[in-house]
Amino acid sequence: MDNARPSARSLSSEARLSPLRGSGERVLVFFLCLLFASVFAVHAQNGIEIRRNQVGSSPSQEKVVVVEGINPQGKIKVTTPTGKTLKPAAIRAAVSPWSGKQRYVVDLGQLTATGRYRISIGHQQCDLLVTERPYQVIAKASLRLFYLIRSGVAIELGEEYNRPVGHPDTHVLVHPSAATEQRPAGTVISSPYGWYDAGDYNKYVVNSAFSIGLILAAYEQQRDYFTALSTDIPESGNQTSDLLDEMMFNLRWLLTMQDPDDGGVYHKLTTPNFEGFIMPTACRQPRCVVAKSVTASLDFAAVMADAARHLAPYQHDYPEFCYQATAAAELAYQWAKAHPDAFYHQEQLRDPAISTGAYGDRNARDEFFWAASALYRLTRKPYYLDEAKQFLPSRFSTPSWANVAALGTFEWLAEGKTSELYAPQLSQLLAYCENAVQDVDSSCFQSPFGNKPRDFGWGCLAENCCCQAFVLLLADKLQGTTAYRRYALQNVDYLLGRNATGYCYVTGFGDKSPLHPHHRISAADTVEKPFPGMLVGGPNPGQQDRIAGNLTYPSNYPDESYLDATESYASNEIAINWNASLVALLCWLDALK
Ligand code: 9MR
Repeated sequence: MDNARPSARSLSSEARLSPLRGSGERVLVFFLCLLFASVFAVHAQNGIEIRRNQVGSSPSQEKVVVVEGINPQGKIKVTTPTGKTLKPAAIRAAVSPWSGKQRYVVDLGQLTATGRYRISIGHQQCDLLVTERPYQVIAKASLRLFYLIRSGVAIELGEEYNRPVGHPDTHVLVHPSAATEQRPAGTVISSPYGWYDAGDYNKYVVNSAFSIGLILAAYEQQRDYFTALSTDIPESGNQTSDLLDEMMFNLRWLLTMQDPDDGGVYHKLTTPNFEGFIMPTACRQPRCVVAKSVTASLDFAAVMADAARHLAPYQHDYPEFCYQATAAAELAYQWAKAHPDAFYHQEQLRDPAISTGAYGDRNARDEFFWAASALYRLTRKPYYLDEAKQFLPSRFSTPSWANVAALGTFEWLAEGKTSELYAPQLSQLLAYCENAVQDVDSSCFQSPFGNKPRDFGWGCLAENCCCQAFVLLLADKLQGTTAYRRYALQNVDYLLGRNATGYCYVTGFGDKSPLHPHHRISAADTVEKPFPGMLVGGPNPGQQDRIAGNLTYPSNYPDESYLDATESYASNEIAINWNASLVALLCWLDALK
């Protein structure tokens, strides 16, 4: 992707080729410099930023922009698609708690007619699109991304992103940490397909299962929408929905990650070290499965149980799967019960040592809760209900790969009012929602997300911003209300540009979106643009990549600590769990129409 950056090298060589000789040229350059200086001065003096959702809003959605660098009172103008000029409905000031920047939250009023509105303050202007289904295209792209990152198959429907088969994973070694009598170290197993996890090429059970689990939770709430959604994938012609087909592509791989002899599930399939920024076909490191873990086994059990339930009507396309997945899920749960302390300790692995993503987690209560809940729903065995009750969460928190309790909560909420866990789980969820929207009216960007330092961190745009919005939509649906939708949409506005950096954080959308995500294929292929529809991790004041990558972040403020550079894995990587939350949120919104 280097060629997408303004190249300092080419500028300096041009300068060398055109030395200034005559005095006429000098005069010309002098005037040119003056011109540039004056243009630059207007810009610097201006310093005005209008931050807004760069993708679009629906007619009923509130229309808010945030202005920085000037008090827009009396200066901001809205021109409607038919050329009328309007004044905003209200303006309030807000100061960033971190940078002290003065901002103005401008309520543009009810712009319900569709079309392109022009917002201007002096010479500074931007457009706001109002359209009936603003998230239709981006929602589909967020799901289609999973096709583009399939491993072990040629990508043939990706247009400019087509590529030959990489990582067939038919020759995968059993690492000493995973060795058993039946499968000693060095045993070769086949473990093909599945999605690449993120910017890297490894396949991790915890994160894979979580991603599918979250998407299936959304599927269960918006089944008709997802059933009709076509993403133009090789399976589009079969009788199963494209969403379930895409999940199956990863589920088939997941099945191979279970040790058939004891039911335990390998934590991940990985190379010893991360590969360089090369295409899949150029990768040469050996691939291996490592230690079985309690968290991987439980996440596997949960997602297999869910998948067995949802795929039951589609056995024609996937014969045997439901039966296989049910047996695999129960076996994995038994293994976890017998090995409750089998946490993944990457630092203990030798021959070879492993340095790739750990997905380490030293608490499996939430995984037990999700798995037991999912298995109860599939099998109706009272044992799993008792198990779920033993691992009830004490409060609701948004779902993440490390804390999957919310996925258990979603199971009971989908199960319905007749289940005894429905009411207590709903009240936890509602308490969370009430709290989440508390600060919106004094916030800098008129959104529930982004007002506390802990909102920001590795993967925050997914785990905190998208998942929070998803939960708000769910709360509405369960209660038959629409009150929380407004807040969910505010997080979408934040994600798509109304924020402290002015980035629309989904690749390929908006007028300022990441061009250099930490994503190996996007960086190594010959296409200048990154894959479309990828959500980046986002502002992360932890800056864990700063020293190793020798990076200079533009800011240390929590909400501005973001760097659109390939090297920035802590703020600019992409990942399946993050895109899963984008799918869950945007598809839901598109389903509401
Ligand atoms: O999403 C993960 C984040 O919560 C952790 O803080 C981080 C460091 O352990 O790892 C993230 O997951 C990465 C994984 O380990 C390897 N593939 C890329 C993932 C996204 O950065």
